[in-house]
Amino acid sequence: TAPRTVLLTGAAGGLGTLMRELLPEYGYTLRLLDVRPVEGEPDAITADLADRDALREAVRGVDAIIHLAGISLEAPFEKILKANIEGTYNLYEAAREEGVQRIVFASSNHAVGFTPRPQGDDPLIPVDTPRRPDTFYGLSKSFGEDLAQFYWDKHDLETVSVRIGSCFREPSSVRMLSVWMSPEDGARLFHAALTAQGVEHTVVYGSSANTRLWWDLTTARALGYEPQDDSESFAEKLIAEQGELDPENVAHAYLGGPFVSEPPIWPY
Ligand code: NAI
Ligand code: 15L
Repeated sequence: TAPRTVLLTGAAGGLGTLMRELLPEYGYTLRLLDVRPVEGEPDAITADLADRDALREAVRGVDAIIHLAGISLEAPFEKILKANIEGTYNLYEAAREEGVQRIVFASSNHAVGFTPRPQGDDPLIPVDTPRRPDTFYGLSKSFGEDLAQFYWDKHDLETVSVRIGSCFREPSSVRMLSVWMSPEDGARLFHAALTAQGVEHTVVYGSSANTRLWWDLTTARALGYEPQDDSESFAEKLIAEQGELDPENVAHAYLGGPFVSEPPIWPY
């Protein structure tokens, strides 16, 4: 049966806020969790991913989990270790103990961020390209994908790892024309990831059907995902403001964009 009650971790964040708006249309009842209070949601669970008892209670009785909580940009290793590596482990353990069947894990393009971006007629990047994290942050997403595979192989806990590109209302850089996922397509993809049969551990890229796409959406489409949006309508304006990507600029040369630079260049 299709999942109805879904725990959304990271519900106070940017993507969590978008998904709180969009996922109920698909018929889900969301249980919300974040370390920060979720504005306008007095029933949300305020808990840290370090709190194993709280996680155990939070996952009890849900049909699935969408795991967005964590540090979403580069940070000192100790912080990434706590929130993203130990935190994701704690959540998987809680899910295993409570018999939750499926997790949708917010991985990131930064797990493969040091992959050169396709240029000209180069083929799209497949999901089985070797992982090449571009940051401690990307390294934590790479760990999360391995953790997901391990929990499938050992404990029959299914995961769809979504290597999200850039999911914001609008793309804000020329790079994002290639990796942008509209929030509506994000909800479509999460819905597909929650409902597809027999996913075991599936890795997909998360983006819209962008004209300038860099990666292969075959495994996402195999879940039943049919992206409806394309960043191209933003191209003229962004290119007029920022110019085309420059192959000589290191922050333009890899999938991970500015995350590959040391230190990462903000903002982008
Ligand atoms: P965000 O930083 O806006 O939200 C993350 C949320 O997680 C925050 O509300 C924060 O309070 C919460 N959080 C952090 N540490 C926590 C902890 N220890 N315990 C409980 N909650 C904690 O990030 P955003 O953009 O909403 O991203 C959500 C997820 O998707 C993240 O895992 C991020 O890495 C991933 N992602 C997002 C992309 C995007 O374009 N928005 C792209 C690729 C991946
Ligand atoms: C990510 O993983 C970040 O969480 C998000 O804030 C964006 O920076 C995105 O990648 C991106 O690559 O644009």
